[in-house]
Amino acid sequence: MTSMFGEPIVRREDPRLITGQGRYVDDFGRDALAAAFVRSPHAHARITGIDVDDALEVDGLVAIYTWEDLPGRVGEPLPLLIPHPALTHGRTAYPLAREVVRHVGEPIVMVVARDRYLAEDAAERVQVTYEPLPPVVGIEKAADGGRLVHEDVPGNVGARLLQEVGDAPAAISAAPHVLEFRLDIERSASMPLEGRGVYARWDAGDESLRVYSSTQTSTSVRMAIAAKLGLAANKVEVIAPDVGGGFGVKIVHPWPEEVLVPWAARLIDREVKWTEDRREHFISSAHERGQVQHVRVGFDDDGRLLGLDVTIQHDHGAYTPYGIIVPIITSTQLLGPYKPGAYRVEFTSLYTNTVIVTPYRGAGRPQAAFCMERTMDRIADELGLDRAAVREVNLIRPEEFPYDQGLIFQDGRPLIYDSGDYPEMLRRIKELIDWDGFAALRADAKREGRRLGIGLACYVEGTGVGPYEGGHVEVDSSGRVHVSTGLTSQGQGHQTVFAQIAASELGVPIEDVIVTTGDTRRFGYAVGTFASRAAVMSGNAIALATRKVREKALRIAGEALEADPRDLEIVEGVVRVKGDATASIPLRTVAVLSNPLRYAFDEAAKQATQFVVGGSADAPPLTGEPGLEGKDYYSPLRSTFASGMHAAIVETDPDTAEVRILRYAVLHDCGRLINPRIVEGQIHGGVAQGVGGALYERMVYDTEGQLLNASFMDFLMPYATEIPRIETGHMETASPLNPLGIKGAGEAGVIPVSAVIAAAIEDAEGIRISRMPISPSELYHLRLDAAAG
Ligand code: MCN
Repeated sequence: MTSMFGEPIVRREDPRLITGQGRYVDDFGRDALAAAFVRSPHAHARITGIDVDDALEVDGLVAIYTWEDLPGRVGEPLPLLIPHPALTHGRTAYPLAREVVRHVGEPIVMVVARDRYLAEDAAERVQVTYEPLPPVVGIEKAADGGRLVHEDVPGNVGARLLQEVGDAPAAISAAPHVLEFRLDIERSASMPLEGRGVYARWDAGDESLRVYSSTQTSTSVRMAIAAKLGLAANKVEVIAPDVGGGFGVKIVHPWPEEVLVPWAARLIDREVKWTEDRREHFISSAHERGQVQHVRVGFDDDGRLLGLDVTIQHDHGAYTPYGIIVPIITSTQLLGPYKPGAYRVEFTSLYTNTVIVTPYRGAGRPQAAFCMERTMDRIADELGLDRAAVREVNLIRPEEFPYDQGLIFQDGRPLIYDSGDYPEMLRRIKELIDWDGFAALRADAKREGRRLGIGLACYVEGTGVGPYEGGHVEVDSSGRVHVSTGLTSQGQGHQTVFAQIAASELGVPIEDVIVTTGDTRRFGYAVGTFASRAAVMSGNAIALATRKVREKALRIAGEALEADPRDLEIVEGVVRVKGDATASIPLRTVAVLSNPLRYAFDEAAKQATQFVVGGSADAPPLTGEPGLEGKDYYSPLRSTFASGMHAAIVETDPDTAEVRILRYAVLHDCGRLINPRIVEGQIHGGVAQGVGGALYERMVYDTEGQLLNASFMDFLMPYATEIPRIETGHMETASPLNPLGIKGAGEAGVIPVSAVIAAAIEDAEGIRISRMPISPSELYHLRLDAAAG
């Protein structure tokens, strides 16, 4: 049997999902009561009164709650996850607003009714009176500090963090060439097709709670609910069933609704469910990306970096439930595959009266790549050098690994790249896009009156962040292999890849492997799915657990076959003596033998079911543990660093300023590939989101803090028609840090896209692109500005 590891097999979950057999939170609790929320229509206001009398008249209303009704910990502000010493003024929201609202969409009143219609009707009848306060909208308004989002946060500054390697200002002053410029990246959001949702069922007899949540972190949601509601953790079960995308927004835990729905379910002893609608998702979940970056760079005649000084202003929205992880990632991952000479980076994280900002696929790295790669292009432009050549001279060489960038990473540990081959990657991406042949292509197009441009961008991405993840593997008496891990799945194909790992490690057909994720009943200790960590973390944990099972299977089979376990192998689910086809025993029989209390039918032996009570001749005393199962955890020393380079050719319309992507090429290195097809799918999805961020998607706030495009009619997500065919090449530089040699892949596709497309547009138009996204009307106006000189 060939190993399943590395095979491009099709995703096993898809037949179920594409034939409507998936089960999402809203598919559970059909008869549950429905919750709806009254949310703030103001970006910033003091609540002067809440009158629920009219709402109480609605037939079918069951309960209505304001902050005043929330007892003890339930009413306390939500937790601040990942605190950091630089976050001197971290602030989180109350689950229902108390006195002040700080963004449109903040929940104020929770209504529970017989169904969603009635709940919405009752919510509409709640009269909240407000005293509007001046809103702070946009980074510049926040930075001027004239208006405050939180009265006790001077200058709206939540955090300020400086990291330095060498003396960048001095290196820049001494450099033969210096450039200085500003870059703007607008706010966007991840927009999973399934919004958030939570359904809770209280069992009064057992005093336990079962919660279904569309979450990326079921075990953490469980801990949070247990703590808030004063329950023992083992009295709370949290299940993430099928989740229709997360992309980061479902990491935050607990969301207010994740506390309030279970709390209400227990209080009124009825099942309660809340399903987010799209407008709620726009105004009450999370956004990301918004940053302003000021760059000063010094370099030599070859374009070699001598000093880089970057100042970042990060828009954090109204609260910081997820700490300052996003700007930390931007500032520490900005250097990509390059050696910067001296480096100074400082970010300021600012509060605004807008929706909170938490990681969205790429998590600060698209901004980082935009900064670094625009810088590379500017240097090339300034010196009249080839853009790829400027990158080449700055790359870290393969012999320099492990390479310490001298910075402290998001996990508080030194940022050390473990492995990679960036020069080879640059060579191959140039080949893939035919970088050197582009001039001729452009010239041909020009003769037809067409404008083409080419762009290139690189990135390095820390993946597989700790602290741990676990795996449990059990072979049952039918020979099926049950694999479980505590982290959740939102569409990454974990049912397939984890089965590939277990099948390869154990030597069984993949059809025999069943994978469970995100169910605290099956696996209670886990961190969650984010930061491209599942493959590295759970993948390795499952491999380690499977190795334990394999070892045990060989031991038991060795006893049964009277052979040395070292002489045995497992092939297609059968343990056999190497080189002796006659001496074998199926794994399912080994599973039966692993339990002295046997109750099974052994197909192979055509042996009748036997039930041994009190021991018998063929039931030896138990040595070790019964059952053919194993559990293990994987905890990394530090993150492993994936890398990639993208290149694109675009065409800009001379009349309409529309941008068309003619070719898009990706070269990607995530260490050993478990499943190349799945990795390519992940890259395609990431590139699609990147194209959205480069050309279409932005959150448009007016000066009053109203989100003007809070619907899919106005927020332009690309369709398949806007996404080019993506040509993908792989490199497999194994990570030396983990047993399987893998690095993460889930976010990579999105990271350099804005930088690549900006570069290609700039190349086509000869006009500086310093802002993302760029719409046809913006490009048109840039043309007018350029023409006016
Ligand atoms: N993989 C592989 N070989 C490798 C590395 C990864 O075959 N060397 C496979 C993995 O086994 C997994 C997939 O690629 O099936 C992604 O793996 P990984 O990089 O570990 O990422 P995670 O599984 O931890 O997923 C999280 C990541 C993130 S952070 C976001 S955001 C994101 C993403 O995945 N959200 C997604 N991809 C998504 N895809 C879908 N469909 N929906 C989301 O919400």
